[in-house]
Amino acid sequence: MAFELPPLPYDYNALEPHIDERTMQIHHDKHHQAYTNGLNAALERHPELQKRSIEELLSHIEAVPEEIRAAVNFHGGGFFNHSVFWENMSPTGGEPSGELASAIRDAFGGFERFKEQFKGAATGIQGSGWAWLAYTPLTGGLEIRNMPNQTSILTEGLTPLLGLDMWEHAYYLKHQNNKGAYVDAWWNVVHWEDVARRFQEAR
Ligand code: MN3
Repeated sequence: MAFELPPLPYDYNALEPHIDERTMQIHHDKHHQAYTNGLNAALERHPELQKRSIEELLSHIEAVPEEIRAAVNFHGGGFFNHSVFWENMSPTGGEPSGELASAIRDAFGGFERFKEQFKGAATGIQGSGWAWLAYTPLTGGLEIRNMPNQTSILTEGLTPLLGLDMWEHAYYLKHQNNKGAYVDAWWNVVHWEDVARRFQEAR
C-alpha cells in the first residue's frame, strides 16, 4: 500500500484573502504530492515498512534502514507535516479556548505573548523549515520548536499540535520576502478546534 496525498479539507480559495488560491494549488498539488511520491519511492526498497503508519516511521526514524533513512526523514516528514498543516487551518479562524487556552497561558504567559514568541521563532528560521507548537510528553507542557527542512518533531519525541510551513513556496507568491506578513495573515486561518483536538489526544 502506497501513501496517498490527502485531499484538502476545503477549497483552494477557502483561505482567501489570507492564504491565496494559487499558492494553495501549487503547495498541495505539486509540493505535497512530490513529498508523497518521494516517500513511496523510498519505501519501494523496503516494502516491509509500507504497512507502518507515517507516525510510526518518523517516531522511530532510527529503526528505518540507513540506506533510506534520510529519504524517509525528508519526504516522510514533508508528507506528514503538510498533512497536519492543512488540517491546522480553516476559513473560520478564531482563538484557543478551554484547556488549550489555559495551557498556552501557563507556558507562554498569555495568547498574545504566545503569538509573539511563535512569530519570532518562525521568522527567525534560517533557510527552510517549520515552526511548531508542540506537546512535550515528558513534562506534559507546551513548547515552541523550530525544525529544519522537513524533519518532523515526531523524531524528537514531541507531538505536533500546530505547525507553520516557513518554506518560501508557502508564502513567496503573495508576500515575497516579508515573512512577518505571512505569519500575521496565517493567524486568521488557524483552526483552533483542530489544535485543541490534537492537544486532548496527546495528553
Ligand atoms: Mn510546504
